[in-house]
Amino acid sequence: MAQRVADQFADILVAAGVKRIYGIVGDSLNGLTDALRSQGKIEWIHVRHEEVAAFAAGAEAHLTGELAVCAGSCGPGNLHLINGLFDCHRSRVPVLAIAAQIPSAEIASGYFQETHPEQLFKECSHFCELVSSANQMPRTLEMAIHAAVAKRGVAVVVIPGDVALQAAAEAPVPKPAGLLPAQPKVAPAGADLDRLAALLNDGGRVTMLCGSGCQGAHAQLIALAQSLKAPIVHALKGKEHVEWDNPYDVGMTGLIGFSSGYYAMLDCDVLLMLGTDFPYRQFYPRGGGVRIAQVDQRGEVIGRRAPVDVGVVGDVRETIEALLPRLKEKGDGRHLEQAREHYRKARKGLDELAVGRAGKPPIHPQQVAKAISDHAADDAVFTCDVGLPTVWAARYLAMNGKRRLIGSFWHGSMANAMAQAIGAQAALPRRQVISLSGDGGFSMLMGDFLTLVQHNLPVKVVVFNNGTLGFVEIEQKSTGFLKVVVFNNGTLGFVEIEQKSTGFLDFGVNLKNPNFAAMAEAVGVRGIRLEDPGDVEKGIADALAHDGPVLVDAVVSRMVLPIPPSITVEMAKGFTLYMLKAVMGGRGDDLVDLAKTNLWQ
Ligand SMILES: Cc1ncc(C[n+]2csc(CCOP(=O)(O)OP(=O)(O)O)c2C)c(N)n1
Repeated sequence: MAQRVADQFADILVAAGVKRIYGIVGDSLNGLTDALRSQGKIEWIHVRHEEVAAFAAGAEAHLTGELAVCAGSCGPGNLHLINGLFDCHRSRVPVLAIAAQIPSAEIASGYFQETHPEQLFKECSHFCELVSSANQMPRTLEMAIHAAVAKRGVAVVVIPGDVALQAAAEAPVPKPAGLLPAQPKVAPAGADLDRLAALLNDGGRVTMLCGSGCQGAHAQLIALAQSLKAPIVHALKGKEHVEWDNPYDVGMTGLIGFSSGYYAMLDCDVLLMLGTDFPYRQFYPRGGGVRIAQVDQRGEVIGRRAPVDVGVVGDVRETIEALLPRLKEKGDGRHLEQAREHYRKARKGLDELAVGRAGKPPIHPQQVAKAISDHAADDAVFTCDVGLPTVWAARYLAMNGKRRLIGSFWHGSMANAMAQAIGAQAALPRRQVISLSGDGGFSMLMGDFLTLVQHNLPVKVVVFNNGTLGFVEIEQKSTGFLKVVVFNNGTLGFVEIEQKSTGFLDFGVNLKNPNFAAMAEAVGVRGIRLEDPGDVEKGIADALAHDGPVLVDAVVSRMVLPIPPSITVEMAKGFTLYMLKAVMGGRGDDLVDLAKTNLWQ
């Protein structure tokens, strides 16, 4: 059979090192899927929702650093990819999306399923082009691959089903060297380094803020912090690269961060930003004489979050290596010690929340997260849903340089975790992959739980079943302020939680959930339901040791307030939180949580 455009397409994908494509088949994709079938070199990962295909491809690209691919049929098929593609693009991972199109002769006629993917996907891609003829195809696909790989992000090839079936034009299969551009190393300019060194040498107390641009620069960061006697604060995307084996670590900043990270950034003379575009401007020092230096390989991000005194365009690793000989080692370690002491306290406060007593439900979600961290493999891959699971992941998953952590940390989409776990497990079949899922997030793309069975992917899904869209409920609560009034009536305490009318009242957050563990069993996946704190350790350990997919349905407390709320706890004279805890049992524990998690006071 003469080569079709679709066969040529498949050959180019193989030349680009593509091992699998996530997607759902459809009429307009038939040419391509038939070419994949007859070629037999690329696996088709059949998902149940195309959004999952895009998230899965993104996770594969995140973990391997290589091009990953997803596909959708014309109209709604590829439209379903869009949210996942936004996530991939904003997370800067190389993903090619194949968007099949209606028959070329029908374009613009208002045909069945007609959309214009080359317009729809513009905002979430570096490259987005329609292939109109056999002649055009090889180069268009090659340019799409160049763009995704070189610019780190999404490229979309839109191809009508009939064009895929045309006879291919003569063209040699490209060589990998011309298809997969290497990542450049960006060396900083000498004059910029001199300015940075002068600021750091003469500027007083330094705090470092580190992001995902610090990947591969762990040893250099430690050497720099040692020389500067600087505490290291990280943004969430920096966690997997920065936090471990790090005596300078003082935690994370941001809304879901630690008080120690927050204050170390404000209470310094120079803030040194390294490979981070941390977006929340309210967490940067404003005035107060703090000067800011920023190092990033992307010139366009320098100065866009906070006013910068010195900007250096360069890779973090290269920059630190060239900077160190220019620095005078600081002798005064008081700033570092103060930040570390604050961190020890914040950490202790968080660890104290990650406990539970047998026979005293509800389970604290923190306990589940810590148990996952304690029992997970040394090189586990974690994914966490947007919502509270991201908070628990940020605070309780211990990184070690081999473990990986993926979330929807820029795009902030719900339902990312299990979808990303599918891609992680498909790409790294021998690694333990654990999804920290919210009950809202899990049920949003729950159809793809079946993909674990269909593709025999041994993902461990832990659902934090709190019966609510928790993060939103908490945002609603903490926008106003929550007042906990404790009256001591001499015998038992009486507790009243009063939500001030200045805040939002809970609305639309309740989830009427099934028993997720029973549901898992019904589809052939091992299900473990946890309702008692005494069962958490064993339940998590059993789940992680199970040879196959598992769902842990962890029924956890709804009443947690992990972000800075305005809580006031008013108690009758002489009545302490510990007395409250003693008299109120489980409910009292929750209230103690509420008060103690107010780390910002
Ligand atoms: C697709 C999408 N829809 C809505 C939101 C807004 N949102 C952010 S977190 C959240 C609640 C998540 O609830 P759940 O998955 O149950 O996790 P929890 O916070 O309760 O642990 C919502 C609705 C979002 N980020 N993404």
